[in-house]
Formats: sequence, structure tokens, C-alpha cells
Amino acid sequence: MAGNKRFDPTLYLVTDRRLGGGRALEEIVRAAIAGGVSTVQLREKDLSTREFVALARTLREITREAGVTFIVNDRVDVALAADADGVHVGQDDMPAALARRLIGPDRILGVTAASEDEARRARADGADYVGCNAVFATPTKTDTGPPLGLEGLRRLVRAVNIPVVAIGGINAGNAAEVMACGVAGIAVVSALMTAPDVAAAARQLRAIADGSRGAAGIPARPPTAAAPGGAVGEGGAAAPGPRAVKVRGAGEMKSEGERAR
Ligand code: TZP
Ligand code: MG
Repeated sequence: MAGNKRFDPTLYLVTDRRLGGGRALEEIVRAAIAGGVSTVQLREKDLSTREFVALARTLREITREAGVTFIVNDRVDVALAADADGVHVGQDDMPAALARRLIGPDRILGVTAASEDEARRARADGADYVGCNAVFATPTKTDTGPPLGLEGLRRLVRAVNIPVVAIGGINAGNAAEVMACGVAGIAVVSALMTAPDVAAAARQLRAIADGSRGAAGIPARPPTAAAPGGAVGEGGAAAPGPRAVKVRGAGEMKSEGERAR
């Protein structure tokens, strides 16, 4: 059983096998974890269900051995079949409230949001974290709408009292300023999938993410829950150095007002 609601999104790898340059996805994921990736999301758009499940089960084993959170993109059924820690849905996927009912209270639900309204609705529907869509324009995903930019990202972070994970065009050159917006972590596809040395690239991004958390922008919130490595409570505006975010569980609901700054 998964149910790992205390998860660390600091450096969040979203996979895209097609960018791996012929390397096995398992090999890339292992290297990324060795370099410091804390959450892995399996994102597949053209596999059969059977192939998707098989690959998810393989990555489940790899991530479980490493103690890394494992999320499946889009597919609640595949997430359950692979005993993933959670599922991530977009605005055109399984509605978040239904996904929550299907996965139960203990698995992690991530929801993509492109606006403050979508982020608030995601939270109300049971999301544990929001993936912002997208900070910068990126060739990896071209249907994201206008990029949020750093100011839009800051507004989105302020809008909800659950962690926000930034995604879209993030690399070693901009990761620090993205983290400084108060996000709980950075999610990347190409910055790791295309890296010649995946472990080294992950190590570099992880160091930047750890070093620049809460450095500017939104003031840090004090930790409210203890966890190995130093956890923070709800909200992505983490104090410097935390390694785990305690996501909302039943009975832990807080009002949006508590996030007001
Ligand atoms: N969702 C929003 S942008 C994006 C996804 C999956 C792709 C991000 O890819 P990259 O290569 O990290 O810019
Ligand atoms: Mg989707």
C-alpha cells in the first residue's frame, strides 16, 4: 500500500521517454534519483494500457527501493494498478474530485492549474498539490496557454494553501528564481531527460533548489510538521532547507485565509 502523503517535491522529474535519446527510461530514472530527484512522475501519452501498467510497475519498484515518491500522470487506473503513491491530473483529465474519490484519502492527488481560480478549485476538489501550467514557454508541451511567468507563479502560490510545484521551461539557469517564488519544488522534463549526464544534472538542480528556497519573494512560513530531513506544513512557501512537504490529509483542512499575506 502506498499512502505516502508526506512527500518531497523539491526536484520532481516528469518523464518523457522520447527525449531520452535511446536510453532506457529505467536507467534515466535511476540516474536522476542518484542525483537527488525526490519525486518521479511517469508521463506516457502513447503506450497501450498494458504497456503503461508494466512500465509503471517497474518504476514503482525503482522508486520504492530508493524511497522516492512515485506519481502516475493522467491515469487513475494505472496509478492504482502499480500501487503508485499518487496520480496527477490535468484540467481535461479525470475531474480532480472524482480522482480523489477513486484513489481514496491516502494517496497523493496532484492537479495542474493555469490560474489562481483553477488552483483554488483544485484544492477544493481534494488536490494535495498544484502543478502550475506553465512558468515559461517550453517546446516539451506547447498546449499550455500563455506562460505564467514569475509574477503569475507568485500569485498562484499565494492563492492556495497547498504546495505548488512549478513546471515549464525550468533549467539550471532559472531554477533559483523559480524557487524564490515560494514554490515547494521544481518539476522538469527536458532538463533531465536530455542531459548527457543525468545524475550530474539532477545534482546541480537539486543544489540550486535546496539553496534558493524562499530566498526572495514570498516570506518563508515556519515548519508546522516534523518529518525526516525537516518538513514543512501546508503551503509551498517553505523555510530554507526543508526536504518534505506534509500534504493535506483528512481533518487537516485549513481555510484559504490562513494563506493570506
Ligand atoms: N506540463 C506543463 S509544462 C510541461 C508539462 C508536462 C512540460 C515541461 O517540460 P520542460 O522540458 O521541463 O520544459
Ligand atoms: Mg494530463
